[in-house]
Amino acid sequence: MPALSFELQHTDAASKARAGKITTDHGEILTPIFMPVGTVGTVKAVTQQQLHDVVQAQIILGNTYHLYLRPGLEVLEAAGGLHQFNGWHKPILTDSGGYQVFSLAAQRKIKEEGVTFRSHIDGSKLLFTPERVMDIQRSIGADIIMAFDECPPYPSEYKYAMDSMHLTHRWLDRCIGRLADTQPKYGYDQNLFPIVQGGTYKDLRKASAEFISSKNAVGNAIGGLSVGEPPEMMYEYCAWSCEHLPWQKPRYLMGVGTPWDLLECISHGVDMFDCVMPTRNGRNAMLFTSKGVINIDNKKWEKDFSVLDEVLDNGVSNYYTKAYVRHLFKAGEILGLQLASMQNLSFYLWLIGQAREHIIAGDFDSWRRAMIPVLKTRL
Ligand code: PRF
Repeated sequence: MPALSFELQHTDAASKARAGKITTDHGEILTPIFMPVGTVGTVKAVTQQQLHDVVQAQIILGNTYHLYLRPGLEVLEAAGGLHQFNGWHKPILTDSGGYQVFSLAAQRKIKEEGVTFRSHIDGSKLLFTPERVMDIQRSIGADIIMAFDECPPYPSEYKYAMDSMHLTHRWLDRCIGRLADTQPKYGYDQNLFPIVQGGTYKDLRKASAEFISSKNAVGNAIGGLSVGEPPEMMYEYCAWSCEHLPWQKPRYLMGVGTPWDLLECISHGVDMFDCVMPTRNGRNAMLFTSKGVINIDNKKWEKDFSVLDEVLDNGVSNYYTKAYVRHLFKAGEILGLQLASMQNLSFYLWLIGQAREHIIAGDFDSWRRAMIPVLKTRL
């Protein structure tokens, strides 16, 4: 038995959507699932208890790049890994740093060996290689760990996307080799997900998905999308990537997206998502609700004493009023950021749970079509 298993429970007749169950050493994850982003080991402005009780998160994400810089491996190892350090005892996934190095670090140089860059915190010069990134993820101790990849920008020339994809594939083989030579540090298993790249070229995407599939990993990821291309293009390349990945393994679309992106990509066969949007946009006064999108800064809500979202039965969304949360934002109170983050994450988890229920009930595709215009409504 591999440490991580995936059971496909239901498949939709009218689309490629699936409902399933992932089992890890830290518990089960019902799919499709959204994973709140906890970059530095905290989902910003939300406690672990709130993630559990209010948001009902099943798995959270951390970032190798950030955790390596702060608090650093000495502290994480002394704590006994990230679960012990932050008190989240359900599954954790860590991204490999590939993407973060490309989006955050300065003076980045990509070579065969790895990537040299300067820390965005103190400017120190660092080198990430596939081997080093696997060692770091061993020290962090997430249940699901990501391969070290290069995410080419959009748009990229064909030659750049092709060379970059081949580099990502060679790095994948080095990641697999390093994991085979090392052991988990904390007594539970860790599972590598390789990442499909290939830019916005169908032949490259297909070649990448086939190469990645040949590694027979327990799950696979789709990278390099939602990096500036139009949404319709993202859906098309997501669908195309899914088609060339194994049906019976979980598929994770990295860094996506809006609520409607989630429903579209579930219909193409994606099982796992992560995105900073619910937390980041929440802290910028944008609330996602079951009736549409709210800018809580707007004067329109000054005397609106209806609750944030009566459909979400979590004690926050169906308790605090729009007028009160607007006041908190206007007054610069930190509770506003907390409530907005909880509203948005609860909504994402509710929406994806609804998607799962409709897949099981057999009416996912008609529900999705009806739901998307509601989700996009500006209230
Ligand atoms: N690779 C990795 N992490 C990512 C991405 C990627 O391509 C993306 C792209 N949407 C988000 N996060 N390793």
